[in-house]
Amino acid sequence: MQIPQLMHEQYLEAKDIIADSVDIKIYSHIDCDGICSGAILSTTLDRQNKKHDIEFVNLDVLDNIELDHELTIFSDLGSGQNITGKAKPGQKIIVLDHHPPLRDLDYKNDKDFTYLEINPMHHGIDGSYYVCGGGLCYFLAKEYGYTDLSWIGVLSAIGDMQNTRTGHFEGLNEIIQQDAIDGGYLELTKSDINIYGRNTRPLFVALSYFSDVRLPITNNTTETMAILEELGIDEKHNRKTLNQLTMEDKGKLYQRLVEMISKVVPGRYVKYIPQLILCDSYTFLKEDRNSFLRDASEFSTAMNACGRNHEEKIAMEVLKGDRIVALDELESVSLDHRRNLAQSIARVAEGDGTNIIELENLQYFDGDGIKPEIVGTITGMILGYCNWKKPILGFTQTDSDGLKVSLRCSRLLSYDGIHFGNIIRKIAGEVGGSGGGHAMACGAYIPIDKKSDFIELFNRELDGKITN
Ligand SMILES: [Mn+2]
Repeated sequence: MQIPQLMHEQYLEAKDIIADSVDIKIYSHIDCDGICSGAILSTTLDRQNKKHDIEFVNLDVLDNIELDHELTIFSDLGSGQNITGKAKPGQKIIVLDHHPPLRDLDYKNDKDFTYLEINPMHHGIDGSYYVCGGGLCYFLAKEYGYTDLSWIGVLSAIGDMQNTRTGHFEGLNEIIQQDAIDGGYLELTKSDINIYGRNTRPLFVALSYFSDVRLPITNNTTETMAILEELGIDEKHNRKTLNQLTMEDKGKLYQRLVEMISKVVPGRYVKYIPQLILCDSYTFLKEDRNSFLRDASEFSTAMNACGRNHEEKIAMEVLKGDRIVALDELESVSLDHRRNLAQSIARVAEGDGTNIIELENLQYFDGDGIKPEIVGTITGMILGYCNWKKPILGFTQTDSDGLKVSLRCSRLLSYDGIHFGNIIRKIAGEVGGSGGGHAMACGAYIPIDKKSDFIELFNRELDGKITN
């Protein structure tokens, strides 16, 4: 895939607008994609000697936002929000977003302010799989020749889960990936074993987090160690990481995982097993060998940890190259974050198990006291403690007296064709809330008194879709 001609012209126009502006503000989203977008834009403007402010915000901040600068750039957000309501004559707006746009390409005509929106959806390109916010910002940087920022574009796409459908990058993401490989920033390992923490976690620990299907090894490090010893891959005192295994050892491990999963999944899922175990892996070659920044998914988790704890600037400084002060801060944010997660998980999953309530087609827990920012992460980790054949929903209260709901499920359910993002949007709408997201990771905000209605409607909606 190439950048469509019209989109390329938009990038040239963006360059002109930037060249003519001295007073610039960037708004970007608080997740990994948004932070990467901000870092790419900020680096680009720095190199152009353009002074700018940057702020990382939640979507709800944007509706009817006051614009106080000559040029306001929105990245990884803006397309779906009413950001132009208070635009004053002569002001300039650039939007680089991959979410469904409210405004069409002709919107810019007949306005007394300048409006340029670069959105792949305007060009027939699906923003869920082919390019995300960081990628769109990278293509702007590339117009200035800054292909050294390509690896940040790759990181943004990992963070945005752009590769979840096929296990690899497609469309415009492939161009970014190739730029990063050509520049010597990225190594791509095809069909690697897909386990989180390939550089930093001992394999017997990393394996125990397998949760798409409940296996004997799930949350059981004694069992993972026994299997690794039996396969002759690792012994207790070695604590090898996945990256230290030979190809042959990886092959043995793959075989054993296939056997284990085959035993517990119904026949129709067997064809998906390789997808469950294998995925392209991404190594950032400029990072230290033992650093958690070397693996793209670990790096993206650290970015998200910052977002969830309102420390986006620390994350951005690391991306912009500060590997001394900001990296220390990043490590401490990540550590606090993990501690926080572990405490919440212990509260929900451990003990007598009555905290997880199982209905016919779904299961849920009350995460009272869990911060809304991390309830999604917690819900994903709780999946390993419950019935993988049903989705798990976590509830927690927000500051504004509503409820946040997060849903996670085994990838097998999404391979099966269930799109929970669409279902949660519908059900949340029916109770006066709003929601959406990915097929297997999504969420909603609903009124607090509608919780039982929501659960009941959701459970009923899944009749016939979930196999018990
Ligand atoms: Mn995004």
